[in-house]
Amino acid sequence: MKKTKGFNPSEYERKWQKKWEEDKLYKMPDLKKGEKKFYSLYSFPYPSGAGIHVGHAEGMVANDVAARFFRMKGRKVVYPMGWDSFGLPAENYAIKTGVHPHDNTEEAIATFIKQIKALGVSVDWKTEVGAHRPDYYKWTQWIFLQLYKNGLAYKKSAPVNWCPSCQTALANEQVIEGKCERCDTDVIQKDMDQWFFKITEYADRLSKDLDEVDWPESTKIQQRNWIGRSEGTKIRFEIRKPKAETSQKYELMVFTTRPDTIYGATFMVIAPEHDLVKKFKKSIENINEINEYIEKTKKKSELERTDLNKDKSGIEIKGIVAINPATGEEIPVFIADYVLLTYGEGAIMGVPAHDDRDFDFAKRYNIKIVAVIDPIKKGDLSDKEFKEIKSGKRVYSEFKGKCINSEKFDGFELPNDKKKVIDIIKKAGWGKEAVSYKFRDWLVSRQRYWGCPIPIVYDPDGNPHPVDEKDLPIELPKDVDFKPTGESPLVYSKEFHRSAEEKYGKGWKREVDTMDTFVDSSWYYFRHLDTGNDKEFVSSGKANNWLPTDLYMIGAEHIVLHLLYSRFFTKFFQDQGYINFSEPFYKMRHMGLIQGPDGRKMSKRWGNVINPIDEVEKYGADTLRMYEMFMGPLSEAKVWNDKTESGVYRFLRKIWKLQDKVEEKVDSDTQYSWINRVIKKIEDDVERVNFNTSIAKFMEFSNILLNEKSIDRSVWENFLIVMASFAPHITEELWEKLGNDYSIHQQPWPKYDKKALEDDEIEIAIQINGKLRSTVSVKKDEIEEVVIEEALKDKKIQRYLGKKKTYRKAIFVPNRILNFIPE
Ligand code: ANZ
Repeated sequence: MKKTKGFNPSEYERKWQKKWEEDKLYKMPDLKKGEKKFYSLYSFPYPSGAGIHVGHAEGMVANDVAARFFRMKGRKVVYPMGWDSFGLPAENYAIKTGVHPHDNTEEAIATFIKQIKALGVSVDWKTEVGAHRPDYYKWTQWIFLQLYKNGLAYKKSAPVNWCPSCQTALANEQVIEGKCERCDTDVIQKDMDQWFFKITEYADRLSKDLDEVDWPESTKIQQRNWIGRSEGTKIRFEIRKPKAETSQKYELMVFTTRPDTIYGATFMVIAPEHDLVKKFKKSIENINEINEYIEKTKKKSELERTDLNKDKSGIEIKGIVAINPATGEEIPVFIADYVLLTYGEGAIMGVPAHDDRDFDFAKRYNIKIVAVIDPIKKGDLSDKEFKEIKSGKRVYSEFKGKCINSEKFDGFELPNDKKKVIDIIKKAGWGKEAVSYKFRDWLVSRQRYWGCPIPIVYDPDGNPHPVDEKDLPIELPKDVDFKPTGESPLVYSKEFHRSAEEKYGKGWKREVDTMDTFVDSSWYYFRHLDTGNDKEFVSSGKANNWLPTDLYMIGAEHIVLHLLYSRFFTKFFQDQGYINFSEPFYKMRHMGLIQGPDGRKMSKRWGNVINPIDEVEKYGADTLRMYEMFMGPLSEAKVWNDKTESGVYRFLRKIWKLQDKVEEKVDSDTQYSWINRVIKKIEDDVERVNFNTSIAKFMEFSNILLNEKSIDRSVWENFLIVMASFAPHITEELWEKLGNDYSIHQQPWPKYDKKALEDDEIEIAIQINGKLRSTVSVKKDEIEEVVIEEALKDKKIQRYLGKKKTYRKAIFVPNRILNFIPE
């Protein structure tokens, strides 16, 4: 056994990184069906010119800890890496500097690779893919063609969100509070011919299958809200000219989630784009005024239109009326921009007594208000409020109470009698149940250069045709200008058009829009598994054996879009018979934002940016890795703290020196019971992706060892092994100094001795509102997060907290009590 000398990580870190790479220690193994595997995936980084940031390091190291742990556990592991390398920043940089996006992208990737390697992560670089490389985007184009052939890619003229500054259309998701996600300019609406993917066809499955995956609950909720599944009823209203004896029949459909209020529907509103106006052009007396309003609406963004706080403007359509099917009464029809064409039926029945927006609208336009739901119980209401509701002077929007003034529904109690309401509506022929979704089809065309060309050609009459699969990839030409003109830069490429005319004949043109980069990033996790395959985007065998991913680390900002699109593609591939699973990412966790030492978001403006590579140079990669894992729970926002970081460095130096106390055989109950506890703790932590508490445990144990006269060799070896996933370099170096065979990273995970842990389990009382309702048994000193997780699994507790398992607050007394305060 060699004695350690001075602690100097730079002496051995690079050395080991090189050796591991040469020895292909992290090569993606062959995987047979049914073998235990672990697919560790870090979300497709955009290779920015600035190099990696501390957030990249956080996620990549978390993926690495899990990958290394499961390798030792005997699973077959793959940890790939690739680049989301098409996109606006490289193009904007090209506009500024004239450097071709291809060149600055490859340069940025080279830097990324060098920096990621310096973190000592166990990536297999053979899996590397880059969205901008033809051998990758060939398959992006191929996927487009498959969607096209199956009627899931289509072109239509549509009002799109247009950023006047980036000069491009934006997906709804890229518009944040009415502004462009990238440059903060106000987004306007503009009609354009655009390509769409019909993701709405998968709405139901995208919504339901969320039950199958292990994701943070808040992410699932956001995803569900985005899809916006809403169960309701479609109701038919007849439109007539007022007081007409006979009429031409026209039925106006509405979507409502409150069919129980139909007797209180005293007006109707259609979206400005609704075709009713065209149908009744001749009967409408104030058509000019209506047309003016329609024009004005075009200038407004959806957000402005649906802002709850703004005045609800609208105009009555004079010359026509609607018939409420329940009351038989004639009611006025309005046009108003708060109703959107794209949701439900693009028209609503207005029930002012029970809907806030309708109430405001009715007040403004002097419309009759009829209360049809009696709250019955006063609850939190004052006497005055209670009276006002009953007389229709105050809105009551809760779905709770008794139906009144409602003939066929009178006396029904809500929500219990909901079904009776719908049965009557169906029987009477007024309408039927329906489901609506908030989200729309995915707009994928971009008027940009640095993206994947859309594999479509147009004949001289302008009709689109898919290109032949054997002609893929349609390469992105190099002869273009990057000036934003509002038209796609590819319009100006001579080579692009010449190649189309040569192939198809005079007058044929290529599609000049490129694809949204979200298309590139929706399928990369397939390609990692089979980068050399030039026959298929991935072999079915590889995809079925390796996927879904077992740990996906991704920033919380990608929750909605990227995940939704990837899930859509996966379901499509399943339907096409390429794969046999329907969800791409089984377990997913987010890395929380790391803020600068001053508590602000890291930014050049504040001069508080920590560059992870500087830290590696200062302290070594192991310190950076361990520090970032130690900062706090992965998913939470954390403030960078230099003192804690240097504390982690000192901890590693202590470990380095401790090895000198190792002796062949030391009989110590303390060491024995401790190492077993540590092994079990790390196992539990890695399963739950709770790395910060693992490191706390290592530190505790090192303090115990510091007080021991000598350390037992086998205890010490196990300690190094369990720490190896977190600090792969120092553990490898010490392992070698012990005289052991290379490599520590190929050692099996040690088994812990259950007997040594027996006094470690304790019972914790679980209370609801301070009353004892159950107990759970957990490890001594278990953290709050884990105790909550265990308690929520308890059937009795679930009964008290309801299906959603929500609560307002949890009060935790370590080793004793967890008290939930329900909502
Ligand atoms: C009558 C009613 C009475 C409504 C009442 C609510 C309360 P969610 O839950 O989001 O699905 N609505 C329907 N289509 C609309 C559109 N195109 N633009 C704007 N609003 C629309 O909301 C469904 C409710 O949103 C529907 O139920 C409808 O108003 C409105 F006491 O119908 B309700």
